[in-house]
Amino acid sequence: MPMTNTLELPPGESGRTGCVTLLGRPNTGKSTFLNTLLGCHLAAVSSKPQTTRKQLLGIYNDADSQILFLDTPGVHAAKIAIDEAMDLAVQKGLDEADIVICMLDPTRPPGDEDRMTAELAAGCGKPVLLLLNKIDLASQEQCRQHLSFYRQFLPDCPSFSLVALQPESVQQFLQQLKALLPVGVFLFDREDITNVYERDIAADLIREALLEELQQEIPHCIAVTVDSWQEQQDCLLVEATLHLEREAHKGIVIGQGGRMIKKIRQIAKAKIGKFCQRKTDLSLFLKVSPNWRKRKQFLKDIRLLE
Ligand SMILES: Nc1nc2c(ncn2[C@@H]2O[C@H](COP(=O)(O)OP(=O)(O)OP(=O)(O)O)[C@@H](O)[C@H]2O)c(=O)[nH]1
Ligand SMILES: [Mg+2]
Repeated sequence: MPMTNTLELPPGESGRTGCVTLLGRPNTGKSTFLNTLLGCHLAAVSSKPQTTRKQLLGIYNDADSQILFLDTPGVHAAKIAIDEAMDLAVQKGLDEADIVICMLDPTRPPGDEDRMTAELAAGCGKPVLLLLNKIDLASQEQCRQHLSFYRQFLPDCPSFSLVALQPESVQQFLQQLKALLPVGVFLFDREDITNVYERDIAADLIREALLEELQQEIPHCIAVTVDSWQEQQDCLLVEATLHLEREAHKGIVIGQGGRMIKKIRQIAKAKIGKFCQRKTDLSLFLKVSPNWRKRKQFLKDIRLLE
């Protein structure tokens, strides 16, 4: 990223800028933070871990800054091909970062995933900020315990705290973050909020609906692809496939008398319509793609792996 003196730069197209990567174990609130700061539901969020599967760029613009935030999958132990793909997305996010925000969730005691996160942050060679999230839920003792755990690996990093669900709290932190960024030329138009296609955001919003409605591991066993995206005069027509790992999952996803799939379709349709600000119709198809999470070629086909 080119960094120069503001005096030589065109007004309105330069200011505080840089790439800030969001790192953390699953469920710490990275995607929530991204959505709140953009004022738009760009990233899928859920109460279940491993919601984010790939890197997502969110571009924050204001009068004197353009900050490129990279949301990444939660750091967790790699077991199968999809975990490795998520690991690679985290590593790529760290490689691209000017600053790394290491997001902490003090509501659960620090564990192996925190150790892995802290080691990754400590080894990445980039400036790291520790950001305690969910302080609306955590006690002071929980916050202290969490910070001292991370400080074993990152003794000198500045620390901040916020409530990622609250816009004022996120804004306060942003002002402090901006002061740490260099001055440079903006790389994106001021109106851009991401470089990701709407249809890819839509696929993740369908996944978000699956995570909300289906129990336990089932949503983690489903991949979503958007196969058709047609802009009609008065309506956006979207067709998507839910790739299930096993035949046995079909009944669960369809539900009694088709009630579950109907509900998922309604919820996902509303989410896509809201994001795209257009009347939307959504068709969902089910397909069994056996053990897709273990198959690298399938992960490449659906662009979870490069
Ligand atoms: N009370 C409270 N809940 C929060 C806060 N931030 C996030 N959450 C909740 O925490 C859960 C996880 O949020 P996500 O944003 O999906 O977490 P993530 O770090 O992106 O998770 P992965 O994508 O799995 O790595 C959701 O239920 C959010 O609503 C917060 O500041 N306060
Ligand atoms: Mg996420």
